[in-house]
Amino acid sequence: MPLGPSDTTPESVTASPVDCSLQPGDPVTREALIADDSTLALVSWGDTEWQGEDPRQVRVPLPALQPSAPLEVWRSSAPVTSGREGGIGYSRNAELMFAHVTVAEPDSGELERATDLAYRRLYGFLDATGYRHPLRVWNFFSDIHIEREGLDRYQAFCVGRHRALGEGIDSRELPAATVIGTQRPGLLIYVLAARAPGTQIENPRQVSAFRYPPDYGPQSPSFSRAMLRRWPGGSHLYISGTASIVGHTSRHPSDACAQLAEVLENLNTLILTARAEGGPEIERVGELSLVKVYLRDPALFPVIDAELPRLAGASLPRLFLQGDICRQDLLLEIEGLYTGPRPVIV
Ligand code: 3EB
Repeated sequence: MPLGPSDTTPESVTASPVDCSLQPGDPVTREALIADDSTLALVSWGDTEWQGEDPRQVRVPLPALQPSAPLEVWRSSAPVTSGREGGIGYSRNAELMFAHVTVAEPDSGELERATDLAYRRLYGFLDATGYRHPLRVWNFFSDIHIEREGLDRYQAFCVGRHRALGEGIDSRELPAATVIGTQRPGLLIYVLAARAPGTQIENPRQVSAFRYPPDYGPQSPSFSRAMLRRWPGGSHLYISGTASIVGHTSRHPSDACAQLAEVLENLNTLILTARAEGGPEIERVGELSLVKVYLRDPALFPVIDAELPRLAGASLPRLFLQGDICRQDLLLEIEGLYTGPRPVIV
């Protein structure tokens, strides 16, 4: 299996506490990663086989569109401690906590309450353990466009999340985030949180989501476009799910290729904005550690699978997943992260 930078860096003040990569999803690799006590988290995809036994494992109920879907692997520079507590699975090292929670939804009209509950549990756990600064949060729930009493479920989610975070939260503390609609009931949230805060990065091409006008729902979405964290070993950049939105308006409603180009423009802008604030010494999407591409319609896979490497570079590690994007007119969304230079494969 390819080695990440932490395998060759001895434990020292120059190390980054974690790196993230895509690794082959075959059972042999998976077992080896589970047996390795420096594996902080192992995220896999698909409609089968819900949660694994090991608290470091998360199963996201979205179909992968690639023939053999890789695993998202978070590797710690030191052995991790893991466990379960009050419905939360977690693992941590000295700097970072990975945690996840799944909340059943007995009634689909109760997503606001389920979200509020899940966030209070998660943030309560992070506060109690001293990892008070969520850098990156992923959220998954079903029927994202279903409406009830004038609100769709994404809007209800935003209300519940905001209520749990509290009126007093400083918008600069909001984590980078992804929200994607699944085909399976239940709300799943996983988070990477740190003991010390990161730096918010917003996109000058986009209105900050937490300042969206009320056209998109009664509660603006509580997330940052990206979070930057400087570690002794180098800067990490955690980029939110990024769509074809300029200002606060969706662009290129039924044109997936034009949406892709707009998304890449947004991602490149975020990378350059972060760099100007002490972020990673990279200039474009193709240099990220990995991207995850969410497609509303699996029929779009062949064209986006061909276009992305053409526009961003063939060596960019990428994972394609099928999922619903928050707004009906958005066909795709891309998130990315940078945790250090990719190992050179010879
Ligand atoms: C957008 O930019 C697209 O509510 O946490 C992307 C990433 C989106 C995160 C969230 C929403 C969220 O508004 C939707």
